[in-house]
Amino acid sequence: MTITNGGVHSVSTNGHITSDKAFKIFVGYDPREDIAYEVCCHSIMKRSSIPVEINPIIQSELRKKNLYWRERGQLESTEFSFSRFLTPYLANYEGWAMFVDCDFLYLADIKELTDLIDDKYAIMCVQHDYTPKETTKMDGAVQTVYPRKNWSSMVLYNCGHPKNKVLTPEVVNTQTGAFLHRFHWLEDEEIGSIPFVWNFLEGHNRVVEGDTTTFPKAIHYTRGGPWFDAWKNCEFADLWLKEMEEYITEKKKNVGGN
Ligand SMILES: [Mn+2]
Repeated sequence: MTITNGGVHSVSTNGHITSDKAFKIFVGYDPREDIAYEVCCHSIMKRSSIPVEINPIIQSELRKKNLYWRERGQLESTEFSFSRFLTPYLANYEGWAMFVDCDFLYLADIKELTDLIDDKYAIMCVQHDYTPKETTKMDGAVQTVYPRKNWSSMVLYNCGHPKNKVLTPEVVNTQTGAFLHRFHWLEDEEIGSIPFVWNFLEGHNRVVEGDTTTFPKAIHYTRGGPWFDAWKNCEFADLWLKEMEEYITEKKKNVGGN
């Protein structure tokens, strides 16, 4: 299910297809939000001026490979609540890779984001400081409030950083939500900051007219996006729906072989 856009591909000695020069992106996949995943990938690929390799993080596949075995907790609103922290492992603890939720819509070139990468950090993310107003999200899943809320929804991982070796499958499967989502394996100064427009929270962050530094580069439909009936009129719904139409049109074209 890997999607690439023209990175340099070769078949490695173990038979896996590798893409040495492509920027690796891991997108959280949830069967209830398949279309969100597809549209998110489409929005990245369409705008990227660099080779990228997108891999979905699919819980059922990780379970088959014995990389994921924890029981699903009641507070997990998606299937990738914990499996996301396998990102450095899945990238072979090499180079930089991004994890992102499937409920994102990219409006800018991912190269602009990779240009912000600084090797002195173990991870980089948007450091939101907020308390959500809603007590439920998406289709009724319980919303929880905790420090560093939403930080883990889009993270650039310096997979080769020695500190991130902590994130073994064993740790990802046994550690608490607090340890993982608050990045307790890192010191504060090892966490780099990215402008909020790369994780623009629909319903929370605001565009200031005339101030381009507030224009979203990636919209995060964190409360639930237009693919859910309850959120079909949310802010920026039009942008997501337009992207979905485009994705569907292109898919039909490709299936038709023209
Ligand atoms: Mn999300």
